[in-house]
Amino acid sequence: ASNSFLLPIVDAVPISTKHVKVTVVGIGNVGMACAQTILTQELAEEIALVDVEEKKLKGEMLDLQHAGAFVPRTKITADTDYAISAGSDICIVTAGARQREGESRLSLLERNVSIYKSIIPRLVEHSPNTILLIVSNPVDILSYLAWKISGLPPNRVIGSGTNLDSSRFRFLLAERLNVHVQNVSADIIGEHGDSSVPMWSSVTVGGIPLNNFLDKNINGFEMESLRGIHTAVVNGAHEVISLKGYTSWAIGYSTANLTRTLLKNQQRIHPVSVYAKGLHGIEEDVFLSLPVQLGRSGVQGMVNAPLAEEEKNQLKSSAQALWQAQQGLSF
Ligand code: 6V0
Repeated sequence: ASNSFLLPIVDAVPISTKHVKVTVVGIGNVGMACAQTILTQELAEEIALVDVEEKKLKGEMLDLQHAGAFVPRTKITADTDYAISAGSDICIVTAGARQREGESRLSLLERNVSIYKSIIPRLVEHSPNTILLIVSNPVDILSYLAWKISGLPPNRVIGSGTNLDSSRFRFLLAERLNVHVQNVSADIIGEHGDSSVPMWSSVTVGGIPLNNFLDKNINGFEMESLRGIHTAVVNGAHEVISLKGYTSWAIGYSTANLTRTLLKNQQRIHPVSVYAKGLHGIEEDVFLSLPVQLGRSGVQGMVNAPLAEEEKNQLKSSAQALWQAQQGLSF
């Protein structure tokens, strides 16, 4: 009609284009850091937010929408009803209960199990082809649980795992050696938490294996003090929480980093939490972080990493610790 802002083009034939959609469940500090990082990095045409807090959902949605003039064009939607998540390519789950004062880790886990039982089936119902990216803690156990509850193939359930721990590790090594963090290649695998395993045998700086520097007694490369860097990584989250009350930016960027690799089919290798039974001598039915190749269909390949004997043993202990913690969970 002549009073429309845009006039129709005669005989236009639309072509179908892919509408990339990401859902974030749980809009606390972590969920919103994930959503805003994904938004500013232009990774999706639509970001849907889901939570149980109706008012907060609307507030966060409006606040992001009001940034529309400054960010890539992205539809922002929000609802307590999972229908809003329909057709998502990736669903990121950050929902979780907060630890009550004096509450045990196991009791927190049980509460998160019941939250996951209500979330996961509804996500899969509305997005049967989705990839689930699990962030809530304990992330390895909740990834296992999400896999079990969802009925999805294991390559489409991924926990953010030690992708974040590895970034902390690289940052601290780079600080120590006064080099750019991207010159340091260093991964942490295993549990995201106390029993995580630094892969010292494959650390490189400027492309040169760490062992070469150790053999030559180069300053800054003393193994004893390097081990302290892993301890600092393990304590990293506690330190940030004790200072600002929660962690958000680093996990937000880590999640956006994984989302980019998955959605853009980059085939990049990341240490993330995956179904690990049968790999590196792990016999338990657990999820833990290993270096894997990610792409548009999720986990596309497992890196056949040659681990040092000590690393293999630590990884097995990590698997046993997770298996122990999983015992007694009802789902
Ligand atoms: P938060 O700020 O308390 O937010 C949690 C959100 O979950 C709140 O908005 C709740 O309303 C929501 N929620 C609770 N129950 C449900 C439900 N049934 N359905 C939908 N939403 C619900 O916590 P924060 O954002 O700080 O942390 C979220 C989770 O991320 C926690 O489990 C953290 O431990 C975990 N993290 C994981 C990291 C990782 O590396 N994997 C890193 C940092 C935090």
